[in-house]
Amino acid sequence: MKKLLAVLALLCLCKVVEAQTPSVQRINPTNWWVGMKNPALQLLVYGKNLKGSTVAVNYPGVTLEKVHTVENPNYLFLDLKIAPETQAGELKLEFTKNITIQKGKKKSIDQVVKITQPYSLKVRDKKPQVVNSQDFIYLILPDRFANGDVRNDKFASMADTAADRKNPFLRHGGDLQGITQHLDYFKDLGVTTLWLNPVIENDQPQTNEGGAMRSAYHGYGFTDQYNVDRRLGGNEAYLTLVTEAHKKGLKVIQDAVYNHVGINHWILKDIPMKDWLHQWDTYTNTSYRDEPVIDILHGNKADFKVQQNGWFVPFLPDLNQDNAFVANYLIQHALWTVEYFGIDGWRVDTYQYNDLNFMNRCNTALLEEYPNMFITGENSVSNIVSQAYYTRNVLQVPFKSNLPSPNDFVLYYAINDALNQNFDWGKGFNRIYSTLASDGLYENPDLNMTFVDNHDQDRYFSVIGEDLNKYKLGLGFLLTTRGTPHLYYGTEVLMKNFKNPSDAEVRQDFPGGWAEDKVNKFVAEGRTAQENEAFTFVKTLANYRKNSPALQTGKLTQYLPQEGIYVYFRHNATQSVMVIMSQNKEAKTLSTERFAENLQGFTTGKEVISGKTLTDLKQINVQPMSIQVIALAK
Ligand SMILES: [Ca+2]
Ligand SMILES: [Ca+2]
Repeated sequence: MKKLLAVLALLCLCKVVEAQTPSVQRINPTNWWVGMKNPALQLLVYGKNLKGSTVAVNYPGVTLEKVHTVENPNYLFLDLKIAPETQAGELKLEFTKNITIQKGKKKSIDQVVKITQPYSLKVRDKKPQVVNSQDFIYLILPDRFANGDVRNDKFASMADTAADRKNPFLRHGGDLQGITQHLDYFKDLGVTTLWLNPVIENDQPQTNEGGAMRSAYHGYGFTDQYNVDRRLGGNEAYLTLVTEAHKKGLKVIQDAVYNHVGINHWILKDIPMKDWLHQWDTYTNTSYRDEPVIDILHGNKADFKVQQNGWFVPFLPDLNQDNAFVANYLIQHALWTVEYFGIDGWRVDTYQYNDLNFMNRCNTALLEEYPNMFITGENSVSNIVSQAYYTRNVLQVPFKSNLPSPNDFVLYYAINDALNQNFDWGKGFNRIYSTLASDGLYENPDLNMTFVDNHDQDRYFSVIGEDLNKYKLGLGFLLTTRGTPHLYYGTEVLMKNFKNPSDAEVRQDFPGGWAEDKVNKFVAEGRTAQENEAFTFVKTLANYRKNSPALQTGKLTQYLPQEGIYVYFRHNATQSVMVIMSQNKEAKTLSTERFAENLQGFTTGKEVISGKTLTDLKQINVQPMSIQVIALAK
């Protein structure tokens, strides 16, 4: 009996000690750098029973400004200041806590617990490059492009243990090594920059959507910002990809998600404070509408709140960016990513659902460290004023966005309409012409990221009825009009499908990306004649564009489309390119008098795609459903 009591007493004591003893399990950011323009750094420290600890930092140049305790005693937030002259090295964070252990009713023992945690301050050694309208971007869904390492396809220790190429909703095993293995393919195609759908860990369980179990293979539900998903190869494989891409003159854009995280995010398992997320008494979804935010005259607070704070879907909880700790956490992660991996640009997911003041702060923080960094935001809107509102613009509105670039959905819809409508008043090419006629709303429309399809849209070749002439019109336009164009993987080899029955249909594996694939469309021999014609078309124009200052940065002058023909010029002091697009069913002869202000001084031209020389610029033969890109000469 005495023994039993002694054991029980010891167990109780252990519990008391355990309930008070501090420990540190994670520090985010996982490291930092000396020589950042902003000397402030806020560390999120997570462990057990950290509340009540005193913290000390003893490192030349580093000052601990403030220790924040929050609702959850397992967190501390430390405000550090890193002076400009601070040397790189390993500083030590010392946590000291007095704990009192009761021994019987009257007796207690005071004990001091000390934890020393190393924290690394590194030298900045990455040099991110500028992405702009001189580039041609290639969008890749990493799980669906190429499998470079079959050993990382699945892990028994992760929340979703499946990988099955036969199931469109599950992971297929594509990874970063697979992308690294195809860098020469991108170079050959004329691509200068890769944009990958998110690579950050998505340790999410499968979710039931529309009656089918689905994996988070798309990557939009982060569960730990500081780890690239192991199934893509982890941080090491991403670092290798960025480094090898840079060696070949290719740049990398990262897909950022600030609006939400995955419901399995490690922080949500022991949340620092209730308002880390936007909490609702009953589940509330965002309305997915942009109008409540841009409606500055007639809008109301209730619709605004649902749009902003409603959750994107039940398994992607909405982050409260108004909470300063959340905001710091997200902004510092963005900076950490550029410094750690050396990425060159950002594409921000679901831009309009973020707190726009937070987004301005986040963009400013990035641009202060990396001036001219390409930051492009996704707003799936069809209204040009709305698209401009979320971008740097000339509108007289109370909120001024500092986002340099929108994903140009407005032009995307116009291209689709233009190619699928007959030429008429307000239809066909008129849709493109009038969309571009409103470009004066943007501060710099050259930065608008233009496209004909992406991972959320029907595949371009299907949208245009698998018509190769239309294909050339749309992609020829994309590569010669203003903007910073991107291609969706596989569009160059005519991958097709509608999002029917689901978006998995437009996210199929690139043929040849898996060792067992019978067809390899990465090489000409594996492609059909029609696919090679499409590939060569994109390759010819993209490579021409690489060395064409007019197409990259020249002024765009467009003429009112007439009789099914749309003519525009890209021009600067050194080069002029004339583009003639026809959506007529019959051939025509185009008299060029009305383009005199752009043709003056030029007598001949070379058509870039065919290589043919035009000796008469006064009358130009225009084939049905065709595009000519003519480099003008004197
Ligand atoms: Ca793999
Ligand atoms: Ca939100």
